[in-house]
Amino acid sequence: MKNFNVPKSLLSILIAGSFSYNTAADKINSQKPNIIYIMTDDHAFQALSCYGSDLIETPNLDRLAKEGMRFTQSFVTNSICAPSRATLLTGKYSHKNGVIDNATEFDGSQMTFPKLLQTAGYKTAMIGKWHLKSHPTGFDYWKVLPGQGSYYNPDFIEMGTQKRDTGYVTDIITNDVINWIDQNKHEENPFCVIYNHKAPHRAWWPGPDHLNTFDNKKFPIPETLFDDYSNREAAEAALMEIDSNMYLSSDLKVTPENVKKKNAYPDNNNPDRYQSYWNSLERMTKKQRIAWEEAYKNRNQEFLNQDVGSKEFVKWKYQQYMEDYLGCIAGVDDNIGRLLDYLEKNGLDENTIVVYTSDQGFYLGEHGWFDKRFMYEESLRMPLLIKYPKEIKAGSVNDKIVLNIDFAPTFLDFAEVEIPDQIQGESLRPILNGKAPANWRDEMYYHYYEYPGWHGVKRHFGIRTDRYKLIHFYYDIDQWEFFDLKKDTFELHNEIDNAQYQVIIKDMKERIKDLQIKYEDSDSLSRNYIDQWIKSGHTESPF
Ligand code: SGN
Ligand code: CA
Repeated sequence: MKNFNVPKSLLSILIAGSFSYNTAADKINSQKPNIIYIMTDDHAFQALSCYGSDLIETPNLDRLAKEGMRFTQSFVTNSICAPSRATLLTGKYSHKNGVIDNATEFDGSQMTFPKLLQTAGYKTAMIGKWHLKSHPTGFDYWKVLPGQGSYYNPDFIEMGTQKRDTGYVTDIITNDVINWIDQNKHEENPFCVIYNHKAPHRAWWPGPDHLNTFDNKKFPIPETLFDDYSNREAAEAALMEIDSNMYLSSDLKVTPENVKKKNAYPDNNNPDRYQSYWNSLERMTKKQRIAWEEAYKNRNQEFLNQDVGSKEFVKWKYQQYMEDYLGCIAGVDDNIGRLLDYLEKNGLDENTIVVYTSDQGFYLGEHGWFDKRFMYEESLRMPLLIKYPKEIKAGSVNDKIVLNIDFAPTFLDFAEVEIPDQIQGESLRPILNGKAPANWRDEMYYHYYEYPGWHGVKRHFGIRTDRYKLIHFYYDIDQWEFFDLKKDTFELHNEIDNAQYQVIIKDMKERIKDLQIKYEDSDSLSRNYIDQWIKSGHTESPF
């Protein structure tokens, strides 16, 4: 009994202490899920084994699909980097958040989901590629790459201060994410971290672990590698061909000396590319550089035996492109495995939502291309995997049309934060719970603006349903394209004048107008932007 002889004053301190430690709000917060949003840069759905890839095995990304939900129709609303990121943060189309292209600075004073989560008691962090020009807002911690960032020994801006880290970018970003989670996992508050990779962005420089991973693999040649672009003027005008726009030096790592020996295009017309190759190499430590040069010796030998300008040469370029691009993805896959292991070992896997996606899709030789931007399938579709054992059935696959405007409302919904009216997307939570609303959207609206600009992809907007796609290219062109995706999966046959489709086309033109009203967009908005630019005395392109 004497153990109970505790002074009254101390008892009341203990009781008060335990109450203040366990307030109702803290209890609710500790039950709210943590959120890890992983976004790579330019990762095509064609390059994940859980999407049936014949190019690569991605065992760790596949783990997310096995333990969560895989989406087959996840689309970006403007297929380019900065706009995709601004849409993620705001849940709004580009014309509403202001970032219509890579040249525009994000206005960080606007509403974003990380700010709303922060207000609701979440600890928030932004680590990796940011690309929105202004400094991040709404994060307790941020460490981002300046601009596009570098693959080897990259510079970072950490809470406003720039410094260089040694190592490979994918490994460094993952280390930083794991360290930040480790420091915040015991907090009363749930956490939300945006974990954005640079990989596998051009110029596809693989890390030290994957310099030779794909050397002996022969990749299947895409059926449309030699597309003739018939009836598709905008496709014909684009400058993103493996043949004539992919550089041998900066993109494919043939030394400038060797390129010069064969006077090979396109590098011979653009010596800046040699400099950009040297710049990347010069960032390396001696050890990294020795390993790099050793790894690319064979390719350089092979190059010297090529018949530059032949069809066979285009196929050879494609093989080298795939080796490097997939080498970057193998590094991403390893690192995501590391993060998933960390979460399991620390008991964080049950109460954490893990999302994997890319800022848009990418061409892996389809239509003869690399890059993105077009509303065609390869760049419109994003891989999307979401795992959250408490609410998502393992191994499920969903074919609803979901968009990148849906991420912000989804996270707010899971955090039980009210979704502001200005958000244009819908929460995916019911779909993830297996209870998709009967009236879920059956069409999507798209709008791309960055023209004149890199790769010469003309401005366009359009609509896609389960089966059909209608696109309008405008600005210095006025052309409509219509595809029946069921009959023409590769989008090679523009059926805009086919009598058989006229009723559907007319209906879809109406539906585009309805969508423009719904999202408060129109093509004249972007024309005004250019007009104002020119009126204010500029003569050059704003991009
Ligand atoms: C760079 C690339 C382009 C790419 C843009 C935008 N050229 O300019 O190929 O389209 O980035 O990419 S490079 O030779 O400098 O790599 S985005 O992902 O940021 O939108
Ligand atoms: Ca991108």
